[in-house]
Amino acid sequence: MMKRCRTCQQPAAIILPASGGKFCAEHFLDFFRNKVKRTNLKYKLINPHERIGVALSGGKDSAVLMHVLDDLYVETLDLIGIHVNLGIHTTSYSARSHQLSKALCDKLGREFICIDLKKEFQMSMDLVKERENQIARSLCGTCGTIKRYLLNRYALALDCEKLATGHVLDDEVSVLFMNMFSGKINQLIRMGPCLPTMSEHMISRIKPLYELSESETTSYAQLVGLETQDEECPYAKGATTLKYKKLFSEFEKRTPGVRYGFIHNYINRILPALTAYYHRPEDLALKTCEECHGPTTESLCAFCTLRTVLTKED
Ligand code: Q46
Ligand code: ZN
Ligand code: ZN
Repeated sequence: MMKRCRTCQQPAAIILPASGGKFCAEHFLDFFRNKVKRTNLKYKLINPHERIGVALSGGKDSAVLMHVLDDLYVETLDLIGIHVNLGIHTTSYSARSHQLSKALCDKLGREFICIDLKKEFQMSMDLVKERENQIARSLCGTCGTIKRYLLNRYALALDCEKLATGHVLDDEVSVLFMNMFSGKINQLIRMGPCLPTMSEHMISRIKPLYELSESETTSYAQLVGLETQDEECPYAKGATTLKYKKLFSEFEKRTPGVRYGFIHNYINRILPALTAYYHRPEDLALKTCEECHGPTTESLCAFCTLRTVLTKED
């Protein structure tokens, strides 16, 4: 029997795996936009007339984030795309990511800024790969540190009130599980759709796609015709989060809705209990990095520590 859109009864183009909801293209886009709006209202992520930095990687999720925020808040939000060129030149990955991020902002008429890791800091992910054995972290863990640091620093310098990232349900679930698995209480306390600022050197971070899945962002990107990165990052292989993502997508196939339930229960039940039990202001008190004056828990921040390793002569 032909599947029909639940709103207009036209033939369905999209069937949501978790809820079984069926939509034609037009009503799927309505569903998607409404979900972003509801997430923003529920978690108070965005206020009218804010200037918001949108972290753009060139990939699908961040492009969808920029597109949907532009569409929903065309008159009321000042959006600026911020892209970090990670210096991955063993393939065309970084060049293409940069080009796609810029093209999207140009098309939407939004401001765009690129932070070039190599030109501005004499660092690159290719160099991290070369010196992998001197850095006691995974490639993706190191890359995450670099991106968090630079996005925070530049979004503040660009007078943004908030930084929006394209994390989706699949990312949140895998990171949440990974942090639980390795007992990282400090990271667990700081999870959720918004991470308020804790110092004047730290921007508030928000995740407007928090309750949408990767398959939903894929459908959105296809329906609105977004061109996004199709090349895989050469350093992604073996990343732990990818393993957990795969595990949970298998789980989701057998038990539709399990990922949303996991996140929902964590945010509403476990996180408040964990915060009440573990929250000690002295644990969250931040120092100032001796090198860059950014926020840190040690005398040097993680970025400056890494930079010392990467820029020292052999
Ligand atoms: S760019 Fe960086 Fe990703 Fe490449 S090294 Fe890993 S984290 S996979 S989004
Ligand atoms: Zn319809
Ligand atoms: Zn520093």
